[in-house]
Amino acid sequence: MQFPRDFLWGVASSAYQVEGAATADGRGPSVWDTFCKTPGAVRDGHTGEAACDHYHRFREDVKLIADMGVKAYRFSVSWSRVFPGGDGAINDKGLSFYSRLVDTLLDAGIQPWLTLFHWDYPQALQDRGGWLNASSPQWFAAYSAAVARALGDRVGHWMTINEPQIFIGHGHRDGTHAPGLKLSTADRLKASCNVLLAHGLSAAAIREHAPRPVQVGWAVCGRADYPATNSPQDIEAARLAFNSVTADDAWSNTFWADPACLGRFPADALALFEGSMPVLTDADLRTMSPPLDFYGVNIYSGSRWKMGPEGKPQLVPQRPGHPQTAFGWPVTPECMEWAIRFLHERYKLPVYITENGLACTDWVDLNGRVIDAQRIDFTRRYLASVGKAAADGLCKGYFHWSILDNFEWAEGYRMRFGLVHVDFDTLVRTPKASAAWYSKVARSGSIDHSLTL
Ligand code: IFM
Repeated sequence: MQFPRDFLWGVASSAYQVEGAATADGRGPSVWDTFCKTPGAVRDGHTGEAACDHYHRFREDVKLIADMGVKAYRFSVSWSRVFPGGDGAINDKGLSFYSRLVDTLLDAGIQPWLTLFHWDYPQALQDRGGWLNASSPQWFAAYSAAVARALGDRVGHWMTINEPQIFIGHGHRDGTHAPGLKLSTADRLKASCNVLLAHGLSAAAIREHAPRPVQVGWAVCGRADYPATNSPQDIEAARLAFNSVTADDAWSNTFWADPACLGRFPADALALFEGSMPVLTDADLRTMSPPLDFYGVNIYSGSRWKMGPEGKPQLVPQRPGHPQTAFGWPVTPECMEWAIRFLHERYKLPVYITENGLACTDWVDLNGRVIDAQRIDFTRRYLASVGKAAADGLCKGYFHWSILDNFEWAEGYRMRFGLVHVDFDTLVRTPKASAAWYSKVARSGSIDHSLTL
């Protein structure tokens, strides 16, 4: 399968997961530094303190990306490197790290795609209430403005927030991610609305403060529902599931994307959360919905649906023994095409897959190689599904998660998502077989390459 010529091939990472250097050059603590110190919070007591030491080894990592022939690198900025206290005085040393990273990428012919917030919220602001504080959207806007002023001359693609579903769902609802809160529904919705306001103010700040016109989007996740068959009834069942808010949780698509892209909350969410939603004005809804240039979505697996007898979507469970990743996530390539179609249909924006990949139990073999055949097969299947939507012009690029094995949040270093293996004792990088395969894909725009083992 050949992808369109201008399809963008990228790889992704995030600050806390790869940078390490937790106290270098004046960086302040984030909620993840604190969470990692909480006994029992992260598997085996792992922390992101050293991670992949990307902060000091970024030149080597950029070279790995360049050698792969990949044209874009999605990374995030650590808010508390730039503002150690979350707001107030800028830490020039912290900001200049990103300036060096961006220059190195550009010199290597790689587009920087910058995410402003990938979960590492400054601890100092958390101590002032975090996303529950009514000033939190302004704090994020001020930080966004500072980064846009400094890097907007060279960074052309910006994402405001990464996966609000997860940092609110796990971080503020079930307490399994930082900051480890288990808020009431009303408080969780208050925090969620502040995140949406922050996204809107951030997008406006980026456009206002970047010295040249830039593209602004976000990178969210959510549900990736797909039809069990290609019958119009099953497609409609999947669409209904994809676009509905049915549970008192944070995982839906439309609770987040309707206000951000359409300027209104979906009626089913308003009915479900009646009495718990904060009071919002029309001006708030306008703030939440700045024009976006693209819709970034992170997809790993989905659920399949058929139309039930009463015209309601019915979940079709996977058969026993269905393929799954090391994380236990089902392998469901079809979800890519359908998620892109449903998102494009509702929000009319070009879609980028800003993350996709899998955890495998990889190790360096006796010959010094990492033969991750499952990662190649998984990615080939998922890309074949993306390719169908790309052929219709709906999807413009794909970022593999991740360039490096890294700190996988509450799972610590156990889950390896990288195209490049990292030995966490020596920090030696070893490109896996999948890196060679993905390199062929990125260079040729075709996924028809056999496994090179
Ligand atoms: O590692 C995470 C990333 O930070 C956000 N999206 C999902 C990835 C895999 O769990």
